[in-house]
Amino acid sequence: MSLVFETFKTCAIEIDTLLKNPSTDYLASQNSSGDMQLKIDVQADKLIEQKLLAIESIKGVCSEEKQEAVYKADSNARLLVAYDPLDGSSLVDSNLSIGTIFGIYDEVLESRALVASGYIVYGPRLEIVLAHKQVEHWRYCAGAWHALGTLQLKSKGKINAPGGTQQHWTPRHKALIDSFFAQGYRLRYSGGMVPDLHQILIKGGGLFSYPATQDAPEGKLRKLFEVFPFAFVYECAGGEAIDGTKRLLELDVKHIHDSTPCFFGSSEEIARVRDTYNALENHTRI
Ligand code: AFP
Repeated sequence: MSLVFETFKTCAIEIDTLLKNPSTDYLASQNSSGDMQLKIDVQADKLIEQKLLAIESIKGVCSEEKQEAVYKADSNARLLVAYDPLDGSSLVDSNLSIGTIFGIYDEVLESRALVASGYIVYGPRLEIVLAHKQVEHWRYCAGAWHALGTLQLKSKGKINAPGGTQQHWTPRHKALIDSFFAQGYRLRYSGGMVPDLHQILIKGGGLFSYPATQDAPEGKLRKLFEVFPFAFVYECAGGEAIDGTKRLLELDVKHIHDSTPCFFGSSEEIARVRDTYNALENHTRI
């Protein structure tokens, strides 16, 4: 486990360097040999895959960038790592913070098999958050990683980060989101899951939501690469993570790219979400 965490710390430094390299401006163009240059998210994907597969305890990896998982041919190892190499990469042009998200699974890619998770934040600072029993916060500075302590959510916060196209929200979801604003919650939404959820953790509480909508009945965010890893982080930090009614870390996975509606937050915000969604007739989400 700790070797996987250390590997992501190394990946963080290398991907951060890639992001700051001016050549990334031209990634969609052809290089001097006439080949298409690698897009940065593909570069990040390859970098992470190569480093993870070199670890003996890893049996396979599964990336948001690929259709199928990649398994080692003859390995008795148990660990599987599912990751989103560059989540929020559409924000790179705007120079907003983006991230890498990963979950470490024991033998099978299922919510109940998740044993640790974490994420990297590429922002004005390079940081990594690692969850395994507790949630460790690290910052890279002057050539070394420095432990900043552990992250813990309070029972209630002040931030409301509502995802999805409002035009397609259900009236009940809109009423739920508005009810938080009516109580003084502040809107904080960048469109990057990593910085948006990281901000709530750093400030100690709040709500991030990405609901089922008419145009996306199963939400947008992917279970294995995005939702389960963050659900694990939030639960380890004393918060909660649900799909509206059920705990995210009890959901089944039928396909590696399955998505789900999701709500992450401190206990009081999540209690209100659960009450609202439980009240929906026949548990219809749309
Ligand atoms: P991109 O990787 O395409 O930028 O999407 C980012 C993301 O998957 C996640 O990081 C955000 O929370 C979510 O999408 C934002 O989606 P909306 O723009 O629909 O709110």
